[in-house]
Amino acid sequence: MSFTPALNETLARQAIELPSWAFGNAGTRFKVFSTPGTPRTIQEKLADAAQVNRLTGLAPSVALHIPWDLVDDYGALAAYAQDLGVRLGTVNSNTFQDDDYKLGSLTHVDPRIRRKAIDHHFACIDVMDATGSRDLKIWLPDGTNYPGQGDIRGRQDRLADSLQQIYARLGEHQRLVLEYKIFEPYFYTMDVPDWGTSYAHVTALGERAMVCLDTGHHAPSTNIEFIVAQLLRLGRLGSFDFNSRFYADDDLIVGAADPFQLFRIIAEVVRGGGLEAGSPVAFMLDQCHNIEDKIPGQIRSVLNVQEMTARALLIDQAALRAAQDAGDVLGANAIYMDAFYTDVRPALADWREDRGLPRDPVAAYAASGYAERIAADRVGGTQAGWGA
Ligand code: LRH
Ligand code: MN
Ligand code: MN
Repeated sequence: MSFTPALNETLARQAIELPSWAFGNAGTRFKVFSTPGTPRTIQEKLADAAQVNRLTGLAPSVALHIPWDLVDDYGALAAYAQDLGVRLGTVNSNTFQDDDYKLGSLTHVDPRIRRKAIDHHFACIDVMDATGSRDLKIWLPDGTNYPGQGDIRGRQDRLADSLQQIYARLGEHQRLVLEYKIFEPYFYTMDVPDWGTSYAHVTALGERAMVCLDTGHHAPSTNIEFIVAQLLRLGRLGSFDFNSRFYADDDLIVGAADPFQLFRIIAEVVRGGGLEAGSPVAFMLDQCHNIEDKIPGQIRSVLNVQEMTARALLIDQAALRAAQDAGDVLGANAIYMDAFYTDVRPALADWREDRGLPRDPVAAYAASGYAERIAADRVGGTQAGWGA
């Protein structure tokens, strides 16, 4: 099979942002394994991310996490990234590794701590101003562990006020994306546990506030594609954090656990116009590679997103609509499944070859000698982030 020119064009537009932290050592609360060649600095993380982009043509930007990726001069860092052929993207705040935030950050009852958390977001906006980043992504660890521990309602009110202050500080081309998560690090309530809570807050803020959907942040068996359809319908799907999970927030390689779910999600993105030119939907990865090598892990992930995108674009929309309208239950399902079962890998290899990219980016990486080079060069030092 081969792709139509329109499909080729949509694929050419696809950009998937990589998280700087995917290149650092990660693990579970039991053990963080280290990999030879792990980046010691944000500059080295950017160099690794640039390899993924060079071999796939899919990953032109890198998300930062503050303070993991702290530097003195973000303008210089942006120029450094540009020299490597990538750009600095979303800026992620971090209020989950500071003792002050044990009982909350943007929701805290103590005005001093809440001020400190708001000021941290102001500092993130300063970074965005220097890097030219569009999006401030807020994922809050805030929540409670025991019934009665905190006033659920009061926490929402303080959160709304904090978000208002942060939103007011954004430039006119900048956006706030609010990520939700059902549980963890707290186990009774989270202050932004679901898309409805995120939606309620972002709509109160204004047009440039959107929801971020992390595919690992729902209860098992949640119909995520339904949420995608609804948020697109409401015009508030700002971004994805893609990863896959078998149990909780596993942060595994995208499409590894359930490729069909990834297909269904992207099919709704296509249906809702999320892949059209000028779409507000940003595709990002949010992953941790605990045991596998990080660079090939990221390559595999972006390729999996691309593969499911190509399959979703193969759905015969006109035939599907006709079958749906005619009440042809099995016929409609068969049209949908035909696209899912189509093996697009050879056509994607051709697509890459046409663009001067390797037909098999994973094999090209293995043959490039890059892994051996960084293992020899990057000795000593400590890394920031999960493994720190
Ligand atoms: C929280 C989360 C959020 C963080 C990232 C490191 O679980 O998904 O996006 O910023 O992990
Ligand atoms: Mn996330
Ligand atoms: Mn997560």
